[in-house]
Amino acid sequence: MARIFIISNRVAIPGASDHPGGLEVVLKATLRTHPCVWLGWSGEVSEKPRTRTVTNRSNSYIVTDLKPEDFDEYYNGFANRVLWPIFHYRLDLAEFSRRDLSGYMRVNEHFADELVKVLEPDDIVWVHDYHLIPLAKALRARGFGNRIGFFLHIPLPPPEILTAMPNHERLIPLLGEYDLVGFQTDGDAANFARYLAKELGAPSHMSLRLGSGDRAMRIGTFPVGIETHPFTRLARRAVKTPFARQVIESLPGTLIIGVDRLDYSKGITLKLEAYERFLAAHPQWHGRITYLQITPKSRSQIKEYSEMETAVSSAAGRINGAFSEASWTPVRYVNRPYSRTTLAGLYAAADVGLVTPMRDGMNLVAKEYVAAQDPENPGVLILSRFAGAADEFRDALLVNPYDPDAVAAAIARAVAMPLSERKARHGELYAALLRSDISHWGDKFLKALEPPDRQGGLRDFIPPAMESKPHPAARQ
Ligand code: GDG
Repeated sequence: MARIFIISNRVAIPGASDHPGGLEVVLKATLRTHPCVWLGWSGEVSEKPRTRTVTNRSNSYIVTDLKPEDFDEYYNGFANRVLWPIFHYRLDLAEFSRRDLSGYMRVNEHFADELVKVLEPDDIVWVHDYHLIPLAKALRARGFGNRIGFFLHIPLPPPEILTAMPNHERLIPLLGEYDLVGFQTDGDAANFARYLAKELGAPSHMSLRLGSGDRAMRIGTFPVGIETHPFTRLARRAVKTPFARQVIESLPGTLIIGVDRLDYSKGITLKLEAYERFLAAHPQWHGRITYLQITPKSRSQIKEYSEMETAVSSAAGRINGAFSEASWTPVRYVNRPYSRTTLAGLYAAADVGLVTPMRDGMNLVAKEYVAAQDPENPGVLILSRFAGAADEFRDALLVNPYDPDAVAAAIARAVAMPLSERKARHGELYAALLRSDISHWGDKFLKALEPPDRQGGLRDFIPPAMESKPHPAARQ
């Protein structure tokens, strides 16, 4: 029987320490309903890399180590210093080096070598995220002919930004080697179609399939969700645990919660500035409100991240310095991870979820916050219009995170919102959550990845430019 292979940079092996991050959360949920083999980096760096397999229930995990230069060039280098900032619209933070690009290509070749040792011809391969764009090409070069899908968890910027990436013409067209390329939002998918149109001369019509020879590539939108009902049940239980109770009792009055990996895309310092402006404009709330910001560290070896750590803690210190009383601390900034259960309990206890990334593929925290609310007395979600989740969550208080005064005004509106409006908004948000529940997500993607004759209704379109050289504009 055909097996499903999931490939991503990191693999969350059951029982190993938890790495908070949206991709792991999504893939762990997907594996609960789809038995898979999950292959990726072990998280170990070694001069003598090893590859090993762990089996757990109906899933297998194959993890491989990285050499120190691969870790520097592929992970810390090209993936985190070029693709991550540029895909989040931050050309100003990108640091390109040709050596890093070759390290990135080399690790993709290594993953392909490990994969072909175990792949059977009728297996299906589903590749995740920006670390592994060239993987389909590397697998095709090794003779693998079956279906390969790709899903991008982060945004894809418009071609006007993407084409500023040195060597984009070597990298982005490699997505054409996949049978299906999936995005979080229609906007991301449209950006990709526009890139193909501008750079490769393909028609910018997303409902058509693009491809060459006997293969064709499709583009689709598959917004990720969460395990809605299980998370709601977890939150009900979690809010009663002794630890959650102790935290909640130590935070009197109205509670605002923010949960973000320490990453510049999450807009944490701007969010603190917005809260500061709210406090300055609304002295009646002094002593009656707390903003709890939970921010586990991530990627601390990269300069921008360690600088941001300093910027966030000094913003929190500045606000506490300016507004605190002996009996009141307006910001509680916590720089470490909590268990999923504790997080669920804290979401449930919070009156406002403040989720204001400057750019985000989807943002699961927004979805978890909504799932955790008591429908009879729900809190209010304030959400950046630049999170993918904003497409589905039209009933959140949508804000522009670059405008701290507007975010401050949304905080004032949220804390004063009448129960009837909170319930009406929450009802719509919860219905949206169920529509994109993660239990359907894997099925939808894998169905779309099936060969065209089993999907029906799709017209083939074979643009000649997919096989030919890049469009002349690409070389200017
Ligand atoms: C990428 C994309 C896309 C956070 N702190 C703790 C903790 N978390 C969990 C949250 C949530 C996850 O991590 C974060 O997910 P997000 O979606 O918010 O963000 P990214 O990590 O940037 O995820 C994103 C996602 O992939 C999925 O496609 O939505 O746009 O950037 O589940 O709860 N978990 C625990 N302790 C913490 O302290 N246990």
